[in-house]
Amino acid sequence: MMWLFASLVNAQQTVNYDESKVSAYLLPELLKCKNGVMVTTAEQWEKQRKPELMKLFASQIYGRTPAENIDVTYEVLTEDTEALGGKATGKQVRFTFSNGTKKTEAILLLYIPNKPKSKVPVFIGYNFKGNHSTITDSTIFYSPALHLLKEPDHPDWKRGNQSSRWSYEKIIDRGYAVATMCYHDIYPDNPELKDHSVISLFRGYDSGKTTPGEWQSIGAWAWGSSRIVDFLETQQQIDTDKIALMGHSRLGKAALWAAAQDQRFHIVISNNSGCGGAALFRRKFGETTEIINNAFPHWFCENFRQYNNKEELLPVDQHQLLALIAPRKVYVASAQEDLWADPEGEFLSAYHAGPAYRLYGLEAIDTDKMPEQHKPIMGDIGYHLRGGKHDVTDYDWEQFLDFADKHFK
Ligand code: GTR
Repeated sequence: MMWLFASLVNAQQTVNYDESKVSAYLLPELLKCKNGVMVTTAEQWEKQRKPELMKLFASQIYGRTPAENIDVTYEVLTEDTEALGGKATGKQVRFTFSNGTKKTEAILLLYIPNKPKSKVPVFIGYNFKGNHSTITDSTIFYSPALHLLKEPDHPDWKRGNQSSRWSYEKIIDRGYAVATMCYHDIYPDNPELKDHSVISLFRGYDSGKTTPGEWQSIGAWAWGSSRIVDFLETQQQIDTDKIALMGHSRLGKAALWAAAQDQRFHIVISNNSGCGGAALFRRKFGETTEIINNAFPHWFCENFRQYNNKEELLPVDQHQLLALIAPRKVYVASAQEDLWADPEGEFLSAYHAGPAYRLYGLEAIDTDKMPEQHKPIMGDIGYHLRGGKHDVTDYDWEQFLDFADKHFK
């Protein structure tokens, strides 16, 4: 009910899509510490500035991830050595998250190339509509959380309906494994379903009460990505020194936050992640803090709401989130018609993360002029602008694979 009300308020807000109406803004300085000292070395960055920024992102935007561990067990449900026309071995693995008295479940779908036999790098990414939606194969199970949602009756949720976003064969042919899980299994994406999320398993959880810096769904999705890595570490065929995390849209926001926290992601790709993802808040172009907090009150921590329409008061901006990933590689992808996500703001964020990468002697983006469509930048910070709408396409995957080849092979 409360959510419905918030969405109505949201509909009345005006959205700026006019570049000439973006007011001048001042980004918080990337390398300037709280005590005024300017960072000049990677060591100083890691010891002083990075922890400061991590704390701010946790307390003001995404909420703090509990340090506590809960029990996670894995059960291999199926193993098909002839998956994808014999190119791969497909596995479906049930994850059970438990605190001893309550549990939730998720299913991971993993494809590992049958050739070569040596260890392979891996792409990890959540899907939006269930594992069964990523491929037409009738042996793929429905993801456990889907029964909680009303939407799955809709044709969009049919088997294979999202397969254009999952270029499995292309990924396998290039020598990568790929693992996906439905994000609803970690936190069903509706504020009224928090009791079914992994958050509800953690100590002190109170369904009726959220403290201002407490984690919410983006924090939970980020946490879940790390649990996928835990599992992959048990798989002999996976090269865990070469893990790429890919997230689209809201899941691109979660991917960036996951990689900022967990060093085991060597590449992070945010595709069309927009507000609360790669885009700079201060541009207020397309979706804004107020719009996102009203429409999705369960995504960010409650403290974040104080910046509704007051972006200039945020102690951080999203170039600093990208910078937290250094020296690991980050790739930002935009789509030309996806103005809601502010492609220019996504690009500028990647550009302004550069000074942190340069501390490590890495290749940052050297111009603040956005590249033309379909002219990818493939340094240690990567970027492309695709033609078309908010989506994940074969073109996007081709660039992600090229970026991964460049850094992993
Ligand atoms: C939109 C939301 C965006 C983006 C998108 C998605 O409704 O406003 O921030 O996350 O959903 O995830 O597809």
